[in-house]
Amino acid sequence: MTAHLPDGAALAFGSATASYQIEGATSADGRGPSIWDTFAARPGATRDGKDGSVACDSYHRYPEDVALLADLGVAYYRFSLAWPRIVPAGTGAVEPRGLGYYDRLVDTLLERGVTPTGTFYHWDLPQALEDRGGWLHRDTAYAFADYAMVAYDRLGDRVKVWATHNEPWCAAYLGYAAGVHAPGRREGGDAHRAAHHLNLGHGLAAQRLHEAGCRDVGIVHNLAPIWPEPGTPASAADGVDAVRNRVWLGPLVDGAYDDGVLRVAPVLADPELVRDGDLELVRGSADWLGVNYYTPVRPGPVVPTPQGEERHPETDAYPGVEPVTFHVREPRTHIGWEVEPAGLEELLVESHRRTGLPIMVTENGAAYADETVVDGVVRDADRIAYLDGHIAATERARAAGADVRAYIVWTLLDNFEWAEGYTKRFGIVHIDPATQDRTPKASYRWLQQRLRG
Ligand code: IFM
Repeated sequence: MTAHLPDGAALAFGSATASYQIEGATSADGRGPSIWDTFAARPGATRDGKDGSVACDSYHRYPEDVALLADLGVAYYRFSLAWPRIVPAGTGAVEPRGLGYYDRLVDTLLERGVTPTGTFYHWDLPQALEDRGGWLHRDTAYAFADYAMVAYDRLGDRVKVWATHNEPWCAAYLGYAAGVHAPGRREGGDAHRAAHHLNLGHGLAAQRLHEAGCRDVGIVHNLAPIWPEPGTPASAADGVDAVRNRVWLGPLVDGAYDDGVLRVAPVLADPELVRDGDLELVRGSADWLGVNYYTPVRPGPVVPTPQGEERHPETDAYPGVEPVTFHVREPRTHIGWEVEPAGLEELLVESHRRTGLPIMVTENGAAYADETVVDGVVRDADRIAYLDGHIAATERARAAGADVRAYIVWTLLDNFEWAEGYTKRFGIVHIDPATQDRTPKASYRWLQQRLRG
């Protein structure tokens, strides 16, 4: 039995952020460079040419952000820790000022009655580790577990619910195959090595966290319902499912990469990569599963055009899978993602069936183009409808027997949306980048009312 997760009697609510997306202060207090500092500095890497050096300046303004969470009335705040603040070179010396920041954040949350849940890795890998191969290199998994224990030793007396990784699919395949996220490498099938090392890093950290007495170790995946369009070859749909979902859940649940995974990722059969004991370490290593959901994935057949075969760049994020197209139906959010709450319901029911684990919806939310504050108000009715529909879908999944404990809104603040820079706003609180003024949007007020009952 797990001890500190929400008990599930009623759906618990929270809001989430991530270190590089909100903290700013990237050279303060001994923080080392991360792969996102390096990548965002490349011309063309982010849509607006911007980076996370200022972001929401939450490193300094966290008391304001905690006050926003407390006033909202959520029980949980899901935040991530910046590895390069705590172990600036990735391994070796620990930076006390970095740990001090999270100490203050956690204490402030607890004073205001908000329960903190920490994520050790939300993509800001220390650059020094990338210089030695990053997630393609096995040593990174061991360095990750060491860093996680440094953070846990300092905060584990107050933070009880932990996730190792956030969305390792993005870290492995957007980072090392498609090259659209840091470190911006296009290594094709070698990106599966990164996936294995992320799995291994989770397993190593989970083992040590459990030994240290942590009873609520989870991992957060952006699993997706795969809904093939008519005419999609079965092997292509299976390949997409393998790379998006099964490369993660197979080791976690069965201690194995299944045959369909090995078909698209033959490198995972290499005993030099997947060593004796690796998969056994990962099997059963999570006490809970975090599911991040935004939209379904609809692979479709490749259609010949006069210019040649239609090719979707997203295919690059599924190395080893035969060419497919990716389809997006209406309505869509500002980032172009289809709105389909039924996908969340299906995903939660299926994820619970597959893993048997308690689940938290660790992210769900929507980008809309609400740049302007008019008379102190941001009218984001689209976001309210999105959240309402997905909370209802979560409740339907619970009613169907899925053990879903919490729904955590992505995100508290408009922030650095990775390759999209600041052009896509997911926050329920508006940020004015010039002044850093925080203005709760109508969606924040709506959720506040709902939580006050
Ligand atoms: O902003 C991201 C977050 O960092 C990870 N999950 C998806 C969000 C929206 O793209």
